[in-house]
Amino acid sequence: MVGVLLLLLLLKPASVSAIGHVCGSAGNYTAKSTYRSSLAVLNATFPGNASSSPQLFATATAGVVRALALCRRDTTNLTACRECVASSFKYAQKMCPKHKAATVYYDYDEVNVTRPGCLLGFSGDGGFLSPGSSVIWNDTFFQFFNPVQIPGKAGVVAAAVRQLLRQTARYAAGTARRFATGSMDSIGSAAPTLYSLAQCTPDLSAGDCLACLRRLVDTLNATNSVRVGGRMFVLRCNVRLEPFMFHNDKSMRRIPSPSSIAPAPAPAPAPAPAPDME
Ligand SMILES: *[C@@H]1O[C@H](CO)[C@@H](O)[C@H](O)[C@H]1NC(C)=O
Ligand SMILES: *[C@@H]1O[C@H](CO)[C@@H](O)[C@H](O)[C@H]1NC(C)=O
Ligand SMILES: *[C@@H]1O[C@H](CO)[C@@H](O)[C@H](O)[C@H]1NC(C)=O
Ligand SMILES: *[C@@H]1O[C@H](CO)[C@@H](O)[C@H](O)[C@H]1NC(C)=O
Ligand SMILES: *[C@@H]1O[C@H](CO)[C@@H](O)[C@H](O)[C@H]1NC(C)=O
Ligand SMILES: *[C@@H]1O[C@H](CO)[C@@H](O)[C@H](O)[C@H]1NC(C)=O
Ligand SMILES: CC(=O)N[C@H]1CO[C@H](CO)[C@@H](O)[C@@H]1O
Repeated sequence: MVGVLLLLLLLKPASVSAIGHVCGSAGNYTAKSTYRSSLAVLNATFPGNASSSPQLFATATAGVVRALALCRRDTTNLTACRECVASSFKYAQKMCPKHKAATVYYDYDEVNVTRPGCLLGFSGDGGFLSPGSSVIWNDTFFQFFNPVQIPGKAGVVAAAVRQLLRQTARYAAGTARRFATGSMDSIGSAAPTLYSLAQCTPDLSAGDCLACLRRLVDTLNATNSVRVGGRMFVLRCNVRLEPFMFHNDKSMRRIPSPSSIAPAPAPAPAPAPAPDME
């Protein structure tokens, strides 16, 4: 069984780090193995590769181990990107000791972001990073939701949240950087403005990115689609929703809520047949 755990560090209300990890189910390596030494090589050199890439994205192979890392695209602090990936290796080794495959998702709740989030995955032969392997959902899926509900009519709120995330996903898939942010207000009299983010690893085609994001959004059910914050990840794509600005993206798009769009005017009634002349 895939181990899923969330560590929530409550530092202060405005600054909460969430770290998710998923230990792979592909088995363990042994202490003296080349797997271990390959992983050590990646641990030493790979964090700098993601942060020095213009896309903030890197893949690498050492021996039989493949790794992938992505820092969030609104990241401006490259040192923080490198440190995030290095911390992810450390975290993977702590939480998934000896596992041949692991995924770590680092994200930060900060209104004025100075540290980026990042993600790291590594796997061996036949694992989720092997050439030709499709996105193996089960081995990297992770989700976390704020327990607080968005006030308002559940059906209206859920429709708005889905619309916001679907539209953000479309925008993300349609950009070369495979990253987009959005906001939605006017969801209801009591609901806050919601902010969204969607991103894929930039090696995905637009179509694969959209399919990956859609699949994530489609996992929302009646319960978690009305939560005031949430994150859903697989290795290749992720979405996030918060009631506050949590990113530095200058290209955030305003997305109209379904209820703010005036219903199309009813079709004009067919002209009444002219009364018979006497
Ligand atoms: C791998 O190692 C971990 C930690 O030592 C252990 O909990 C787990 O059961 C092992 N898994 C396998 C498949 O041996
Ligand atoms: C990984 O690299 C970090 C430095 O970024 C180091 O502290 C740690 O010991 C390394 N871990 C392994 C298993 O090599
Ligand atoms: C990181 O990038 C450098 C320079 O491109 C390269 O030589 C090195 O092999 C890369 N490291 C890994 C682990 O791929
Ligand atoms: C960039 O990130 C590093 C590491 O987290 C931090 O020490 C530094 O202060 C940051 N720089 C800026 C300009 O925020
Ligand atoms: C992945 O999980 C789904 C159910 O969540 C299951 O039907 C499917 O067989 C699993 N696939 C693999 C490759 O384990
Ligand atoms: C929604 O999904 C969550 C976990 O993904 C589950 O705990 C919850 O029971 C589901 N709720 C409904 C109404 O299906
Ligand atoms: C909550 C908070 O500290 N917001 C600040 C973020 O940074 C902008 C611009 O520097 C300020 O205007 C906000 O007040």
